[in-house]
Amino acid sequence: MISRKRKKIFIFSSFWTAFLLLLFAQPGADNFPDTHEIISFSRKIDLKNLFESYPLDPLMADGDRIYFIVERKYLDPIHQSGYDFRLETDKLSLEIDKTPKGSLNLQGGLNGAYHSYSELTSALRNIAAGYSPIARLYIPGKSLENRNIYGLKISDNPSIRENEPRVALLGCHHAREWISVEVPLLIAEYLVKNYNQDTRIKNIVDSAEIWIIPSVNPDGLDYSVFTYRLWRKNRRLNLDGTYGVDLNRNYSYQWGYDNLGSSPEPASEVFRGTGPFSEPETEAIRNLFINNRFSAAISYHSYSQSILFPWGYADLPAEKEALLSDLASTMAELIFRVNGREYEVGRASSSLYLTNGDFTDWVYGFFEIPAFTIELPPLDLIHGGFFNSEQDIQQIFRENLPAALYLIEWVMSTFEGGQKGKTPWGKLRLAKGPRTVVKDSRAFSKGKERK
Ligand code: 0X9
Ligand code: CA
Ligand code: ZN
Repeated sequence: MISRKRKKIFIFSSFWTAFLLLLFAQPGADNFPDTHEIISFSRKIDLKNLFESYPLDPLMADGDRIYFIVERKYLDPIHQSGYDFRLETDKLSLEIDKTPKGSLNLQGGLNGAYHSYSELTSALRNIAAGYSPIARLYIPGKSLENRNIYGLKISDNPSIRENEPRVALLGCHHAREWISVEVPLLIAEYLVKNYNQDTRIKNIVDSAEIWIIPSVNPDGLDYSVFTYRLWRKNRRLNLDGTYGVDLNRNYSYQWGYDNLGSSPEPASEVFRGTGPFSEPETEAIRNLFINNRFSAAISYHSYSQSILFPWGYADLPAEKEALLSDLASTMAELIFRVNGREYEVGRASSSLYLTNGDFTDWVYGFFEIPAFTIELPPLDLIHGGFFNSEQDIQQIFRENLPAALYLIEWVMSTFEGGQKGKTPWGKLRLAKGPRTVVKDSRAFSKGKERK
């Protein structure tokens, strides 16, 4: 397919090893629980079987070894199943001790220009208050820890449901992907600030409804800001005492289709939850989508610079793949023109890796509308992984703005109106075909490990 096979593969110098481990195991902090160990395997072993059998959290690869975080109780079973591994926790802690204290402290609320939940709350309230004729703040639901899931609606007459096409821009399904909060938030600010001086923006805001949901996972976001930078999931206390459900595995379309695209193990970084929509955060998004007929959606993530479209649960073409692919390619082209950064376009399952229960499969599968995952920069871990510098925020927003505007305008141009029975696809309406089920387990053997 596409040549850049660098995704989610961890190629590390020892500098990066030390860097990452510092983040994972800050001395004195509780970040690396003593219930867990770091183990490594030879890269030659079959990852697929390992992943299927044990909740392993991929940490990195270094040379010919691949490293995982695993709960200590799994060490014996893994050994008894015949897997040869090395215990690396101590060796790697030594690396950490050698590193001067405080040199890389990215935790403890040092989120700089990025938004924590309370900072996001103020920013959204300010927009809604400052631009009330075209912006209104809704709360389609609350998180487990009772934080608001915000939906900022930008449109003329924002307190009325008008017969207008709707587009949703979501961020922060995953707590540590801070840049994914900033991009939709900055798009919102751009729309309201330019409404009066830019006829293109005025036309968009008057004709459509743009819903901005910068943080689907506010509990996780604050946990990542204040406690553990690399937190991914929400903050559900699971039955076995571990924390977190991967919200991007908790939607109902093909939920739990297999154990490659998501995990039944609560300790896993891709735990799918006890059932579809078991989490209040995904339920909030579900309510938002059921109460408002959307015509397209983008879910921002990081990192790897790609624009992905369904299907994610299996390596199958979506019925409207040609159209999805055209839209994604145009978005990638528009992005490229801004800063010259290349975003890879492709089917989520084959370009990245398998997932099931993700947001975009659900949106496309149930509402029959285009849905994209945009993985924001950087390209890879060597370029910073989840840690975009503050100075990059503006550029990343700037390059993503034309793509978002293009999708909104495409929706405006195909929208037929809101009478019951008419879909936002207009003439492009999807026919409901039979669902072919093809098991595909190639994602991991291709070397496409999860981040
Ligand atoms: O795994 C995810 O949920 C997304 N990637 S991330 O690194 N941000 O966690 C990708 C979701 C897109 N769907 C598929 N790749 N199937
Ligand atoms: Ca309106
Ligand atoms: Zn993500």
